[in-house]
Amino acid sequence: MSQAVLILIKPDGLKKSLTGNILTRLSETKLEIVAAKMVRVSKELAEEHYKHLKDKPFFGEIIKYLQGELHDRKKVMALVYWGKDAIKKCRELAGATNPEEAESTSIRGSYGRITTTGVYENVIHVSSNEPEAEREIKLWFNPDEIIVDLYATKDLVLKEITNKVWR
Ligand code: IDP
Ligand code: MG
Repeated sequence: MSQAVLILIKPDGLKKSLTGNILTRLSETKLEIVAAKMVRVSKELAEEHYKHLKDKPFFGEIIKYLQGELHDRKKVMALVYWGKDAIKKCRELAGATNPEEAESTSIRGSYGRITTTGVYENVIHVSSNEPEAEREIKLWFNPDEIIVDLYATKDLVLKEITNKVWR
């Protein structure tokens, strides 16, 4: 069954110039990229993204990590991949959460590490199941940034909203 999955190339992946390698690995899946952008991650976005982990002792550190504060790279690359068994295929390629336990040929096994403060720096995020993927994709993308219709939308007419446009 076709499904969508959110992928984030985290700040360590960008700092280590791994974007090309990671996208090449993900292309093995033959899935389609249906959205992609660079994002400057606010504290609010990071906390919402990881809200299921807010009681964990490492919560504060992973919020700083996703915001790029540990790598002096205040950005992540966000992508949506679409196709058959997208979540399973991408999570398999990513490998286990703990990069030391991840299979050595997986993305996290190849490029991840554990810092001295105990953060699992594992270079990419992959949604873990379909409800999480939907929640995360709606958090990171607006409907018009995705080239296929993934989820139901509605029209919202906004008045007196200031938008930045090219001049
Ligand atoms: P996932 O990214 O494999 O889905 P989650 O449990 O959702 O794993 O955790 C989110 C992120 O938090 C991980 O990717 C990793 O960077 C970090 N993390 C998870 N568990 C630990 C831990 O036990 N110690 C340190 N960092 C962790
Ligand atoms: Mg997760």
